[in-house]
Amino acid sequence: MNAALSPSLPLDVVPAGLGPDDLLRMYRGMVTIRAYDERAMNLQRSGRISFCVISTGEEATQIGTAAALTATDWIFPSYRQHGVAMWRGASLEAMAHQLFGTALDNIKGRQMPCHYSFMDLRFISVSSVIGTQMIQAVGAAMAQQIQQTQDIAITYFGDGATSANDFHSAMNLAGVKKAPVLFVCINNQYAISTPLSKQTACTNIATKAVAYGMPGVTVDGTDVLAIYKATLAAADRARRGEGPTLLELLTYRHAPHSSSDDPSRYRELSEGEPWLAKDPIIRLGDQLVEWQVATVEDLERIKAECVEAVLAATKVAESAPLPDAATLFDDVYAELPASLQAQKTELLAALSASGHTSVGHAEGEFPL
Ligand SMILES: Cc1ncc(C[n+]2csc(CCOP(=O)(O)OP(=O)(O)O)c2C)c(N)n1
Repeated sequence: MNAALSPSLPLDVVPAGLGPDDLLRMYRGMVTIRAYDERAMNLQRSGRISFCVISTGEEATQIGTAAALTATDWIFPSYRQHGVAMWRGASLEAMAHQLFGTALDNIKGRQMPCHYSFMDLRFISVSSVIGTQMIQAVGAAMAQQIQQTQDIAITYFGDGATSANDFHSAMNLAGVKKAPVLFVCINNQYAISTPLSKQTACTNIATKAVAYGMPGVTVDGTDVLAIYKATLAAADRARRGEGPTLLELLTYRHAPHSSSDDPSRYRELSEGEPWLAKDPIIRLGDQLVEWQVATVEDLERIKAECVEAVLAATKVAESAPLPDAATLFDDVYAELPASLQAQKTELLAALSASGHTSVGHAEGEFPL
């Protein structure tokens, strides 16, 4: 914190228990996500990684929820929650190794870029299949009930995912079992090209909670402090044994759905302009200056440090070796069956004939 300032935090806006250093950490967390996303898209556009999914405009949904959890709660993310992993402690280098699929990637380069998995952080593998994480989260939450821990599960999904069967199965079971799970719907108004109005006849997603016997709360998804407050209240409720909550965080997906998408084919660029005025990073930054937690110069310095840290991490990953081709056959069978042994021999012979020994992510674009 800037020692020259004397912060004064408005108690009606800043949740109890959060001090100036916490607010600065939240700000840095959101700025890091934005810097990382911009870098990922640049790397993809310049052909250095094969694919990316970014979360511009959704930074507060990640930091506000993550900051309200304990370090041992279980996280079942969708593909726009990399900031939650960062908050939990995933290093930028570890994340960059995943983007490039290097030999130092903790999941050995076997997943599409942006499909992180950090078992030691209880950040469970991102699945591209929409909705799967919700029922898994309920299972993990029920396991906590049985084992009588104080841990809860949190699962994230988009507005589009509420049309998947998994949403309804998960919400129903969690409601009946009073499972300690938070359902966090990031309502960013779109499921690729499908707008919310074509996704549901409800005016909001939180309404759907009523059918499953749990509270549903709509929160401004650009207000990190409001998100923190709502998540903490829902988490406390779950820990008290009172069951699940559906949180709907209202925001806007400013970027393309993924690097394979072109939003100009289905919406006007100007449509997102009203949301720009509610940018979550500018919003918290303005508050920090107003409350004398930081100066404008402090915020600029934080931004520069985040950009530098992201750049350094991606540089390291870009120059790291790719996984050895032989590792493709590891970790599935204790003893490799003869059929796979034959394929391994064939692959290694073909690679060696062409002068290669390693495997990287496929070139070209993924369809997600
Ligand atoms: C079961 C399934 N159906 C379809 C797809 C193709 N798909 C990938 S992302 C996506 C849209 C998801 O939208 P939403 O849930 O709102 O999340 P957002 O991308 O907006 O974060 C679709 C339909 C998929 N991956 N899995």
